[in-house]
Amino acid sequence: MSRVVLSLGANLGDRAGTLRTALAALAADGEVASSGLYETPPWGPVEQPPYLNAVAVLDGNRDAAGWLARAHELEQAAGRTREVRWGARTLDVDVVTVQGADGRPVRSDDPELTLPHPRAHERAFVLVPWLAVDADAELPGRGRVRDLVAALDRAEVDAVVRRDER
Ligand code: PH2
Ligand code: MG
Ligand code: MG
Repeated sequence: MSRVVLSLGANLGDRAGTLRTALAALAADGEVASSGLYETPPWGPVEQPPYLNAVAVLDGNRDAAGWLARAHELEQAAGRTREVRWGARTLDVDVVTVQGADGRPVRSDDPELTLPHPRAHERAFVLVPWLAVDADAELPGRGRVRDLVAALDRAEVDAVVRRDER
């Protein structure tokens, strides 16, 4: 048994529909909690449309590689092709952190799956939805998510806006 935190993002096509489909599939996998959808400005060097982002926390009988495989399955189901790094995509599912049955965080230097996620601590589009589903969340090696959010640029945090459910 392990617990995983997944970050989902979409900025092409029917973003909300894609995320809802993926979140529904994950709910069947053993969801503990999932955030609503958040409108977020595109982060990074590539010019691209705004994202919708969400975070899901799940328990399941997978190891870290198994969660990554699940993430890729969901991306493929959303019609994703592998394209430019940090570029636009129909669905991106990233593994943020995995906690093993012993309660310890999985650490990995594998470039295909670095854990905990090496950039999550500075991304409001990951931290804000995560904090919304788990007020006591901790990013191993980086500290409490609420403190990480507090340390971010205020404008970046305010730009992550919960989208009404419809
Ligand atoms: N994902 C990226 C690059 N930039 N920006 C936002 N707002 N949300 C994302 O999920 C995102 C991004 C590459 O994975
Ligand atoms: Mg990503
Ligand atoms: Mg990814």
